[in-house]
Amino acid sequence: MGFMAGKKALIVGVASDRSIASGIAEAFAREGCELAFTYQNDKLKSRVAKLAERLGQNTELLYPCDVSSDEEIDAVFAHLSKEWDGLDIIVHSVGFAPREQLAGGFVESITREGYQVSHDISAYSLAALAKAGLPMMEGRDGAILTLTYNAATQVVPNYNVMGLAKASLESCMRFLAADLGPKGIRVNAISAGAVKTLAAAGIGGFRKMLGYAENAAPLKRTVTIEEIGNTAAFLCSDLASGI
Ligand code: NAD
Ligand code: 0WE
Repeated sequence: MGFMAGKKALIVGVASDRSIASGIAEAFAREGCELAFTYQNDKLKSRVAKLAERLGQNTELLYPCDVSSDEEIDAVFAHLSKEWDGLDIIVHSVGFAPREQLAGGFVESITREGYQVSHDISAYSLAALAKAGLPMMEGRDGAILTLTYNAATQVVPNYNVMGLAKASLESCMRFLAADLGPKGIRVNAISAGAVKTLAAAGIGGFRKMLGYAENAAPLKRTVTIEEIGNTAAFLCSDLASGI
């Protein structure tokens, strides 16, 4: 029996088989966790459906959710509460800034709109999901997990406004943890090193950055989505009940 047997998780942020959320879903399923998924838009629905099928999950539990829409977020939990009597885990693996924000100097690239969009999609969405999901999660010793990046606290060239959004996300994690801890819900973030996913594709100089990360890391390599998945499974399971 897996160490997540009997748990139910909602996974937000699968866009491809290389998504960090896919590695997390894979580890959760292996450990006996039941999964529901959201997808950002119709273009991505079939990919998420394929993953759910491959992992032996109920392919009915797939819901559209652009996290910039409160209506879509509310609809996810309205539908899910008809299928499940409760929810143990929410995985938030979402980040976005308009592409032009992620190139060039910070001052040169920053705009009010770029700031607003990146913070809305990458940081506020964690609070929004926690708020909307709370009624289903209460009374079950649950866990909420998000994905962050080191540029929240140290300057990384070209990451620009996403660094500010990750700093906000990390603070959001701490405020959620303080607020929901007394209700038995733990809130954590994994600060993953650079991984080649869709969100990294096409970012100028990303290959060079992977090389830099490999060289700087104690293991002399970057991590895989499978390794991030295993860390996530631990953090969202009762094995991490004190974290
Ligand atoms: P990815 O492109 O596979 O995943 C990003 C996800 O965000 C996609 O599923 C996309 O659909 C979703 N998304 C974007 N805008 C959305 C919106 N408006 N509504 C709903 N969903 C939306 O890339 P990934 O690397 O797996 O990224 C997942 C998380 O991991 C992000 O928070 C990212 O910042 C973080 N992260 C990535 C790396 C890396 O090097 N790849 C490193 C550390 C942290
Ligand atoms: O969080 C990320 C990627 C976030 C991301 C990626 C994109 C690409 C497509 C956010 N928004 C967008 N918008 C798009 O239009 N990472 C941690 C990976 C990443 O992205 C970088 C990095 C690293 C590492 C961008 C610049 C510098 C380093």
